[in-house]
Amino acid sequence: MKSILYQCRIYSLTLALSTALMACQTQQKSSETDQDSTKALPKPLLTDLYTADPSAHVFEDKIYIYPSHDIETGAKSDEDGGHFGMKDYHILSMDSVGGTVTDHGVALDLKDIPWAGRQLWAPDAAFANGKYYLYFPAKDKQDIFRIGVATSASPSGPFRPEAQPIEGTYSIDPAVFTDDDGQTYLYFGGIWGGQLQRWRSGKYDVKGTEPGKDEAALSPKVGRLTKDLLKLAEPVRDAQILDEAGKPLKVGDHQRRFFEGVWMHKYKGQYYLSYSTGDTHLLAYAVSSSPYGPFTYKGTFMNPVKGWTTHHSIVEFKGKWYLFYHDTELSGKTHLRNVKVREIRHTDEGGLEMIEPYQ
Ligand code: FUB
Repeated sequence: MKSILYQCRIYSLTLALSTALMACQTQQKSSETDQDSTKALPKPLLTDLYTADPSAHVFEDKIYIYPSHDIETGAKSDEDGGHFGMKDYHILSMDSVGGTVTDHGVALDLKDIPWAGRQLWAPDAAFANGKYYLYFPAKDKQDIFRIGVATSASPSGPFRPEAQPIEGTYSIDPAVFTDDDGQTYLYFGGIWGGQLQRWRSGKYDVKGTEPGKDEAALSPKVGRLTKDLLKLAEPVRDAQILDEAGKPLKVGDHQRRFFEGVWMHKYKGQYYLSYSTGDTHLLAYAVSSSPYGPFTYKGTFMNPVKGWTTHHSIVEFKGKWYLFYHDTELSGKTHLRNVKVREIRHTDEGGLEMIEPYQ
């Protein structure tokens, strides 16, 4: 009897142990499942190169990405963005979202741009006249940001820069948009380190500041390009962003006002101007029936990512819309960023669906 009791105890113990083991195994499995669901979150497209500010376009049936190439220069972080000391551009491509990403190597080097002094920041690209055009901001030899253009027979470069920056341009973050009628527009601008506040009078003023907090916020600039896409066909004007009541967003409205990183896409006949709010780290958008605006503020579509900067592009590929953006997942450092992509949807009401970057 005693031994039966003993065997029973052993059996119960074994049962308890194996139940515990099973529970433990189940937990491991579900944490694997958790990990699997984390895997569904976008991963950096490249891990052996820091890339940021991705401008994506569909050329020759592939997605081409024109990013900044972040590097460590040892420069101290300052309000002018001196720690973003990029020296060249690499172009990336992929046949499909989720497919292999190809790094095409150096497409343009700072040392080959006759007018440029330092800091190759966020570029963009266009195709026309059988050529590819790369638009890029750089500080000139006087340390003033200008926008330059370079051309190539291939979307991946190498690109040959023009001898001078595009006349009438300044500040940073060019974005080029070709409308259905073939007209191409250049948008650009960025406040603070992007120097837009230094151009308020139309001339460069190193001491230039933003207007007061209750005044109209600075706008990104827009101008139509000439047919050869090498020059502005007209002086640039404000791409104004208004609130629902038709009043310009104010300088103090940091949650909504334009900071940098403008992008243009067209959807169902409407022009979507999207941008970063900078110090509040949001991606926001405004809509108009004209590429010049004025644009009516509609809302935000992505909450802050890891890192101080947020910069994106939106592109349609094979019937779906994609958001290209960056964060600092790989480095944890603001100036060493990595590019990511995820799908973005337009709502039935013509809005952009809100994205939580880590959900
Ligand atoms: O990459 C340098 C600057 O950081 C870009 O020009 C801005 O848009 C911000 O992303």
